[in-house]
Amino acid sequence: MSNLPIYEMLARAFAGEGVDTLFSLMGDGNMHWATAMSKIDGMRVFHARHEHCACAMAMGYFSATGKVGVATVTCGPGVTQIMTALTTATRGGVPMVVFAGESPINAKWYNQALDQAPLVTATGAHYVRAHSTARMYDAVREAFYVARHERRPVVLGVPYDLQKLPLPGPSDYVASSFLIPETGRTPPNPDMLGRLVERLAGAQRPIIVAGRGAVRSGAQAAIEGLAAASGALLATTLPARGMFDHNPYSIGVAGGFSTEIARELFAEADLVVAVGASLTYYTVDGGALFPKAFVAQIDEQPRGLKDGMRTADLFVKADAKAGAEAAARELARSAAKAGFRSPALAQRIAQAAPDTAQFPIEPGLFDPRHVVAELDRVIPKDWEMVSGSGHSAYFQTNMRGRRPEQFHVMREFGAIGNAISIATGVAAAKRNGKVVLIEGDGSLIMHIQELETLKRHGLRILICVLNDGAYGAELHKLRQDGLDDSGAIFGRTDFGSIARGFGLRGTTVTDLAQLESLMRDYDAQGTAEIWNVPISDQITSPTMRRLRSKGHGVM
Ligand SMILES: Cc1ncc(C[n+]2csc(CCOP(=O)(O)OP(=O)(O)O)c2C)c(N)n1
Ligand SMILES: [Mg+2]
Repeated sequence: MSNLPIYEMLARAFAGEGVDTLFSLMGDGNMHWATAMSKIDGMRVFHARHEHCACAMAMGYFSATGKVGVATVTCGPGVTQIMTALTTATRGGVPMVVFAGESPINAKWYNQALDQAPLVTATGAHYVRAHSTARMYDAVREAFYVARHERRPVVLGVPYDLQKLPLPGPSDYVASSFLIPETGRTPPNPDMLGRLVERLAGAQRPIIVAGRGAVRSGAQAAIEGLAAASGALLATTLPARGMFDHNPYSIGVAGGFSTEIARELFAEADLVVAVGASLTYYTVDGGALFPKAFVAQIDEQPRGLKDGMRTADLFVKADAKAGAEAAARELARSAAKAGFRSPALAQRIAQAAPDTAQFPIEPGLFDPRHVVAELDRVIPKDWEMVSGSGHSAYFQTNMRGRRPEQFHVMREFGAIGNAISIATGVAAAKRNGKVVLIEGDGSLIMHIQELETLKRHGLRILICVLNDGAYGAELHKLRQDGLDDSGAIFGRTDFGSIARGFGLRGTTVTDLAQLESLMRDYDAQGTAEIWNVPISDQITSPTMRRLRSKGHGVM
């Protein structure tokens, strides 16, 4: 029997899991534990202003470090606040543990009482009820085990009267990492590999699409080798964007955000090989991107059915790197072929103009395409880049030469408002100020209170607001459908003043030539900063323009 209360021992168990950073919002259900956490050597605790944001910060921390993100919320209303974050984490495969209080198990009445588990499990997250004082450590271990092994969020619910009891039983904690099976990289099945290699050898116009699984597996060089051996072009999913920017045969992002030339080349493809990419609805643009291609998938967990569609015609169950290397080795036995590649095509790709559609722009407002091009020029390539989910998020995918490991985006649930918190989590991990958030005005204002968190903890991020004074995504769709757009327009918020109100720096950009000196100022000073960039609401992204021709508004 330990003399220490359970909350204290639970804090030690979290430290035993390797946790060094916690994102918190306190209440009765978690404040004893959170305070014990803050006393642990080397533990950094960040106090967010909304529970959703505490969780989204933990998700950003995961994105920047690969470590399980950890957040804490109180019972009842603390838990109801985090439904969007949990669903987003589930869809994005984010390992996260949320320490949640539960109302006192022995109370006859408690105003915040709520059956938390069904709410949490409805989001796809796992719920661990820690109701046995004797098995508290098992509960923590299970939470981290599931988060790590299944790459999903877990909520650990601990009634707060139990937290104050002494921990019965032995007090040595065994971390979940000791229990996770070490299996090494999965090699491909030889028969399935043979079939893939046959396809690659015979294809005239192959394209390889790499996804997040390829990033995780470190498969970039292996995939480039396989593409060279088979004469394939290279593309990525949105989260893996930037992986092949240096390669003359890279055609960028596959899917709704594909460029014109990528779209044209995909339409000609006779073979598409997805490596560590789950082939979502977005990646295949609803099935319209490569209608003529035979599709093969190399994946640790191949899925035949995804987002209501058949994913591929051939599956090779393998780690991305191991699979790509094995295929390249086999392919090397046959004669090299040009496939899709030619110097003329490389030149066309290099010279392909970005979207040049013309729009009338009001005086004093910028074209977001020009803004993003200028940001790409002044922001160093080694910065972490965080992206939102509104209409204007399309434009920043045109930024080049930035590593996918440094691109942080969680769009899988399609929720806006997360990005300031994700950027805060990234900044908490990096601690060097080299984090840029490019965000829409509507999304930023949804959780603008987190500027206070940035200020209080001295976290530095550069926030560039593409400010069209509207919910652009809705505005463009309403206009395309010939409806009144006024409900989507709220006017251009003065984010510079708001930033200054929180004790941060902020300015409205009046000339894009200012960005270079603003960048020098940001580097020289010590707080987070907002660049408020007023953009025109007339510029419709190519993705949005295509929706019209498809005749539906599902983004
Ligand atoms: C939580 C949530 N609420 C509402 C929406 C619907 N929605 C999608 S995009 C968008 C507009 C976002 O506006 P802004 O951040 O200014 O970006 P813009 O589209 O103007 O570039 C809205 C309201 C959503 N996706 N998620
Ligand atoms: Mg907007």
